[in-house]
Amino acid sequence: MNIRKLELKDAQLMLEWMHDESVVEKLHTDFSSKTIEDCERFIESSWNDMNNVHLAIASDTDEYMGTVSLKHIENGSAEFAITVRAEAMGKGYSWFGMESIIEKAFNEYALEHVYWCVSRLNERAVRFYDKHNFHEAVDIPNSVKERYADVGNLKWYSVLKGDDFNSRDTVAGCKVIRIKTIPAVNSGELSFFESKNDIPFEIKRIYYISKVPEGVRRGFHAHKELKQLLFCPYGRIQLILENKNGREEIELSDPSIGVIIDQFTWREMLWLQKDSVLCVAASDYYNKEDYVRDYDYFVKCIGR
Ligand code: T46
Repeated sequence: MNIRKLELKDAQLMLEWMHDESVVEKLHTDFSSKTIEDCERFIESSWNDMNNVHLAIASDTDEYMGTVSLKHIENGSAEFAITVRAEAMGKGYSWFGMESIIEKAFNEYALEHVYWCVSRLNERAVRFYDKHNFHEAVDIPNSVKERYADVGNLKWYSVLKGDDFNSRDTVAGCKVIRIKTIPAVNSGELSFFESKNDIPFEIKRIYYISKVPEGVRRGFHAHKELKQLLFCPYGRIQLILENKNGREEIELSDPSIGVIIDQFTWREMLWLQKDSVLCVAASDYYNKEDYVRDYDYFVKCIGR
């Protein structure tokens, strides 16, 4: 997946979500009367707009999955907005789009502050922002709040340049750990963990996955008994986990971050960058009988 300039070919799928009640029911704006011409005009005007950035979130096959925006760019601040098609929900597109545009806001557009609001009745959105550790903002300027003067019951969020907005404690209830890491002056850092001392099981096997082209997905299975610590010592890999706690994703791009999967969990790994390496410390020897590769059976097992 990637974020890119909006293109005229995106208009049809943009119109699709605008008329999809399941997507728009809790949004502030009424899109019901929008036409394909409106979408095309919006896309064309996005190409030369200095105060607003609107980009497409696109799939690996370059299909439009939603729009992510930085609006009202002024005085080092911008308002974040995102809408994804129903088709894209629960597949990591929202988080990918959000994380990518916030990084762009701070690194490419040199902004200091990104804020947004959502109706408290939009439970899906509130859960999404809370789950990703964004905190409620109480210091939104009145000039910004005035834009929503006629909308009640809003929850405001904001993120400042330098905030560790990507830090998480869990992903689908699986623990995200900081692997002990010792930096050395001008010569990198060394990370380590010890069986049973730093991770909650004895390590019987280590394996790693390398030389994977960008955009390739692996995994698509759960383990019945096996416990594992997954980490990415080089590159960027999206890890998507699903279990009785729901379906969540996390980007592994920091050698000192690991995820412990010690419950019945479906996993998928998406290589966001060529040659990224996924390392795994496992609690047992390889046993093909421990794999559940049938997703329908997995879903039945977790009772969803
Ligand atoms: C997991 C994710 C994160 C072995 O013979 N020994 C081993 O220790 C492993 C891990 C695999 N294999 C064989 C089994 C297959 O013939 O290697 C082949 C590729 O394995 P698989 O298709 O399962 O690879 P991934 O990337 O889908 O999944 C792997 C692990 O298998 C799995 O336990 O949790 O990485």
